[in-house]
Amino acid sequence: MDIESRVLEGDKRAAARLITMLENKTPEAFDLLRRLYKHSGKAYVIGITGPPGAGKSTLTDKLVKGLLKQGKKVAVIAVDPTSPFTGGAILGDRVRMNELSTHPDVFIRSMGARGHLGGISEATSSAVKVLDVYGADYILVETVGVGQSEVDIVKNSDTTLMVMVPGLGDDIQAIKAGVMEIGDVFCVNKSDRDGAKRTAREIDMMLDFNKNVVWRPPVKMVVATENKGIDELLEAIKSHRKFALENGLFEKRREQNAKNEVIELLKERIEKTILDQSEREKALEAYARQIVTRAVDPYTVMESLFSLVQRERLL
Ligand SMILES: Nc1nc2c(ncn2[C@@H]2O[C@H](COP(=O)(O)OP(=O)(O)O)[C@@H](O)[C@H]2O)c(=O)[nH]1
Ligand SMILES: [Mg+2]
Repeated sequence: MDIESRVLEGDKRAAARLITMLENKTPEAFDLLRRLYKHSGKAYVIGITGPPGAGKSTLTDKLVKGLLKQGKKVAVIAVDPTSPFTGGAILGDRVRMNELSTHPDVFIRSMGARGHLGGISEATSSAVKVLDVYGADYILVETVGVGQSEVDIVKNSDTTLMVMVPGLGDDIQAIKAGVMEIGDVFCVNKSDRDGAKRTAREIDMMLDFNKNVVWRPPVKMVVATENKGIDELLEAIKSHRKFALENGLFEKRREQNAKNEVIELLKERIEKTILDQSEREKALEAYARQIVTRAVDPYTVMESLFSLVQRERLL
């Protein structure tokens, strides 16, 4: 049987292979994805982010088990751009997730910094589609909350879970700007530690500042290592899902994400058009030298390259 039909039938190995092909950007892989696309869109994507060491992997493991108990088919994508391992995240994750990965209803994929042409965000986005077609009810995307990856996670998720820990104190102030808008559901993990209630209260207060939101994110206290508060957290995620569906937020977000995706693809296509031909690349390098010496400015160069692309009907 071909890989396309195998993914559609829920074959794990076929799904894994297609994800690898997409990471390597084989043209065949994108033809497959183009054909498979209409079969995607059914899975619910939960993005899980937060600072390194907050317990995201431990929590993900428990959430998977909770969803399995409800008879769901689950896929996990563990994204760690700080991990140097090609296609594999940190050992700790692997050791913990290992027992789950042999479960027939669980698919686990780690993505490190290397091994993806075109960036980790794009690789994640393609993997999500494959796992959707493969038949996962839920796709959990664990991303370390550093730099761009935190913002990127929203591009792929229907519900974003922010994992915090007690005693963030001033840090909350520091990360507040970017992070508070990202989370649909907040949890204070490691609530077995001192100061958990206070941290939860601080997050609550911060969320109260934000008056013109349609959805007010709940803040849940959990202890991932002891499996405490996991069912409640799953309930909170489900409440957000229900609310988003009933209020059109779900569709709106997916439409926004689709728009962003097309723009990203378009940018990539233009870049490729310019750089794929060595003559053009050389021209660009010559321009770059002139920009540095101020013989020309980057805006004019952009315009002339853009009209070149248009003239040649390359777009
Ligand atoms: N005390 C306590 N430790 C936890 C809890 N959850 C995770 N940890 C520990 O925190 C460390 C980092 O966890 P990990 O899941 O790898 O964090 P990640 O980097 O966010 O994925 C590990 O040693 C975990 O055992 C918790 O609820 N309470
Ligand atoms: Mg982790």
